[in-house]
Amino acid sequence: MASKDSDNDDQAPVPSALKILVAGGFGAGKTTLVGSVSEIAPLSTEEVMTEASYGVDDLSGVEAKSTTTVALDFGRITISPTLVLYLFGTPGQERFWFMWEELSEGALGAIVIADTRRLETCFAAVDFFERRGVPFVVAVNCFEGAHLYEADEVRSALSLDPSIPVVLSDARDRESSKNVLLTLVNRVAERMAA
Ligand SMILES: Nc1nc2c(ncn2[C@@H]2O[C@H](COP(=O)(O)OP(=O)(O)O)[C@@H](O)[C@H]2O)c(=O)[nH]1
Ligand SMILES: [Mg+2]
Repeated sequence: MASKDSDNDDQAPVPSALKILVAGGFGAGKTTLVGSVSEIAPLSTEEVMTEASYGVDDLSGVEAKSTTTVALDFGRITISPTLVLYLFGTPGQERFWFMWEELSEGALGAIVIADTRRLETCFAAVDFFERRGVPFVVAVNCFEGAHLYEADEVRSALSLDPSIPVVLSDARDRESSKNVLLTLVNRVAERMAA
């Protein structure tokens, strides 16, 4: 049976675009994750920290970090001919919380990056997505020198529902970061089917 779309049959399908948020505490690896998977040069507003930001941003545990994301990171990754993800890194510092509501508008899913050296820095992000019913996965960023926890230990430390995926990852590694995104895409698909 001829459909109205039959003229378009030999054209490439138009991909759906999913907006994904990347959240987590300051220094957890948000900018690194967006940068490692993005196929466009990440638009990042990472800036050298000025003295004004010392004392305001909590630097304990990330003393080596001399830049900070002032507004947001943005990246894009094509998962398949029909699926493109747009990644929006959320600013980690508490003084930028006002931006979260707006950023989460239209977001289909989120990644919360957990830094096990400072797990409490991702509590607020977990809470934010839980309350709004935004599907999310937790990516445990494995930093050198940090004690290696099992996914289940992180799950219970964060009191996560057993259905929320927890993935051990390395934000610097493209495949690892892609794996986190695919886990999220599956989670979003599951939630939509439910
Ligand atoms: N060892 C290790 N270092 C990482 C990883 N992800 C990020 N880093 C480093 O941790 C620091 C903070 O990361 P960044 O992406 O800027 O954190 P953000 O504040 O969440 O954007 C940077 O120096 C990164 O190179 C990781 O998975 N493993
Ligand atoms: Mg950053």
